Amino acid sequence: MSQIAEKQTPDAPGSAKDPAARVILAGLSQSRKTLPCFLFYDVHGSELFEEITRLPEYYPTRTEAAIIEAAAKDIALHTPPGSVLVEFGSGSSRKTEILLSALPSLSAYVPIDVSRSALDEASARLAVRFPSLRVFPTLGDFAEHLSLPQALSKRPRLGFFPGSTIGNFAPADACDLLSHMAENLGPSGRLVIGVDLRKDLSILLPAYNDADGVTADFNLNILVRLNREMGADFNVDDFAHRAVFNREESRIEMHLVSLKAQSVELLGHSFAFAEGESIHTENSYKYSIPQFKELARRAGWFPREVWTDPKSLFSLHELTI
Ligand code: AVJ
Repeated sequence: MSQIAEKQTPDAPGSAKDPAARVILAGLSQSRKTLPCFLFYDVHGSELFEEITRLPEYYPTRTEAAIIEAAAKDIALHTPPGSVLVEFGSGSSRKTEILLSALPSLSAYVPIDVSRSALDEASARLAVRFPSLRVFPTLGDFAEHLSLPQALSKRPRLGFFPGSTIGNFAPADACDLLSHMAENLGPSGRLVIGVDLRKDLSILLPAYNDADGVTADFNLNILVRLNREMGADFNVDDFAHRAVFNREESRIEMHLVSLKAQSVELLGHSFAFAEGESIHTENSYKYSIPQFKELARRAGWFPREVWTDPKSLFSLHELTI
């Protein structure tokens, strides 16, 4: 197993000089308070997210896994031997294993993630299951660090961006991100990307409001993290998880709602909350298949294939340059 290439230290937002700290302070200073959703993924948060992916209400993970399973052969047919697989926001790399078993002739796998623990665990597991695969775990924010190790720079690249993580970005930012990926994956680059679809609220809302409250814990864990890593004094019991669908924007929004008027200290700043005021912690945009293809085209990609499940809950797109 190879060493983790460290491009930044997202596991420890500690001081006011830290870029993460600046983003946090700026977000809490807005009239509509926000926190960046990359904060979810500390060690505990990454575990909670894994738990979410196994919830009966959370359809995306298992639906996408089944789609990848069915599409893997086709994807492999389009992939030249010696290609490098680059995964943006690799997390546990579970879904990647499905692709990896269909792609025996890869020269390397480059997982990029903000969670060191997730990268460590995934690399250790992959080393056992795919002993001849070269793995280059890369710690960092995939939106900023899209460059490859020098030794791999001449190989054809296949980007893999599953999980509908693209849904965390507003369409204009998603477009920018997709064009950056196009640049970084090079002239023969391809991208396989998972995109959650618009659907009935009776399915969508429970996926973000599960009965066991795992998503609530996942959301509230941001405050626990800020208390521990930045010396904030959030009283976590005075905030509640809320997830709603914003129809105009076609997105699920997650919020942390202040249950009373209160103020919170963080890095020498004081933030006042009215009762019912919220911190907007995440957006999860939902697309139709034509809408997403249009976005991809605007970013300079050509939609080549799209796969979905029998209930049209989720889509997997293959894009070429
Ligand atoms: C990993 C961003 C795709 O939006 O569904 C799950 C994160 N948030 N439950 C999503 C998430 C609440 C997830 N993404």
